[in-house]
Amino acid sequence: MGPDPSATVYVLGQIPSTVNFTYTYDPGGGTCASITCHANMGTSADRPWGFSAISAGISWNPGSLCGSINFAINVTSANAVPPYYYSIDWESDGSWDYEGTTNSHTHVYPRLNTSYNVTWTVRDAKMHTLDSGSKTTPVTSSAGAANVNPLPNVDRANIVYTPVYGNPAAPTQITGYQVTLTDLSTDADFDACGHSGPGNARIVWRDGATDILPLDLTDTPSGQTFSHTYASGGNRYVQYYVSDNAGSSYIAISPNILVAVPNF
Ligand SMILES: [Ca+2]
Ligand SMILES: [Ca+2]
Repeated sequence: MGPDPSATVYVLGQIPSTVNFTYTYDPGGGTCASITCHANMGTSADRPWGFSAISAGISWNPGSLCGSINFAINVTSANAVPPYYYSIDWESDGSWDYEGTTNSHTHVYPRLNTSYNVTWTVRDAKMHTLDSGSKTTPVTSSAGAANVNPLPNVDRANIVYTPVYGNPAAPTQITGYQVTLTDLSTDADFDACGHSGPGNARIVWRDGATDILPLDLTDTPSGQTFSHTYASGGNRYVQYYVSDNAGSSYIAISPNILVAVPNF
């Protein structure tokens, strides 16, 4: 038995009136279209009811793009009526990122090797039913290639020694030497998937001082300079290490750098 298209509607504070609409039978739930009284109520003139669930499943796998997944929602119900309308929230932050009729997507996440919960819904052309789900086993963005370690290098032929005159009472007296090293380190895969960002240089000056400083590693020598002032002359075998933007350990230059500070 379907609804009565000539029923009388009673609304509190209003005179009873006859409501007119068109009823369409559907096994998944009926639809009343062009409901006259809804026009003044700020609500849709069409109203489905009696939803029965359609079902759908999802499939996913790591994508070939950096940090990406391939994700698809697949309607499995025989009684679902296409086209289907999908909504996807890629990181379950409460904001839909995709709404439309495409079921298969490649999504690029901002971070590698990170797990995300995907929230999704699908409904069919009759607005029958939302099937929805949160993918409770998180998806993981693709891992990218294994890291290549950086190659530490310093221009040993171009170590600059600059005298320091630090005694105002004796302006010609040398009180130290500033030593400047030019970095020539490289990292062949500096811009590979997941490898963005600066590296670090760690310099043990062998007079008790150690510096850890950001280093702009690329596949060509950085040319960055690092300086240190020694308070006495003599040879130091400076230890020089470089770590890259993908979490390598500190890689040591070999042999150590001979810094020959003039005696003064
Ligand atoms: Ca979102
Ligand atoms: Ca690297």
